[in-house]
Amino acid sequence: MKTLVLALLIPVAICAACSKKDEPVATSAPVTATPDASATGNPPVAANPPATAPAATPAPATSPPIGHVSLISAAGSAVKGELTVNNEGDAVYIRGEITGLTPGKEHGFHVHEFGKCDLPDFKSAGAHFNPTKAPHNEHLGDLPNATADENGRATINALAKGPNLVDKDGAPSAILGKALIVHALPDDYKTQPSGGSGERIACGVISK
Ligand SMILES: [Cu+2]
Repeated sequence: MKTLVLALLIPVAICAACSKKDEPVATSAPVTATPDASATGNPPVAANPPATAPAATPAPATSPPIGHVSLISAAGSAVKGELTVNNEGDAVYIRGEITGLTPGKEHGFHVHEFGKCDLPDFKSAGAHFNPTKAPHNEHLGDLPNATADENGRATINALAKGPNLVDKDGAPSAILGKALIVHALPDDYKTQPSGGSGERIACGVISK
């Protein structure tokens, strides 16, 4: 009788074990960035800068970064970020993440002329990078506002007015050594000379 019970139990035990295998684990599906239809691989030429906000161009990186930026916080700010700078053809892309922003708000975001991020207020970074002496919104350092999500995080994928940030000899060094600045308020793309974007809340030098 014992043998019979055992003989019945063994297959039951095996079946119980096998039914547990490979339970599908709920994982979030990888987010696949769908390239914008306008992303043709040929970066837009900024010969005639638009009168509106510079467009964020979600193009994937096709080459290793030429520069990196670690944003540090101004006094009283918790804004930080890590970004890369890529030179692709004539274009310069700035990509990465900024955290600690005001949730749901836009923040002015520019390349400034001096790579000096001195606390407490980053005035040391000077004005917008503007070697052509253009009005604001056509500064070479003008970038789209950084838009924070509900957690105060912004994903940056910006096309700088790239052809002009690349040295005439083709070296991409024109943007190196400058500073990236995040402001407390949105850039209105109108107010001269800085877009009315208020205090500088984070700063980082674009370094190799
Ligand atoms: Cu600025």
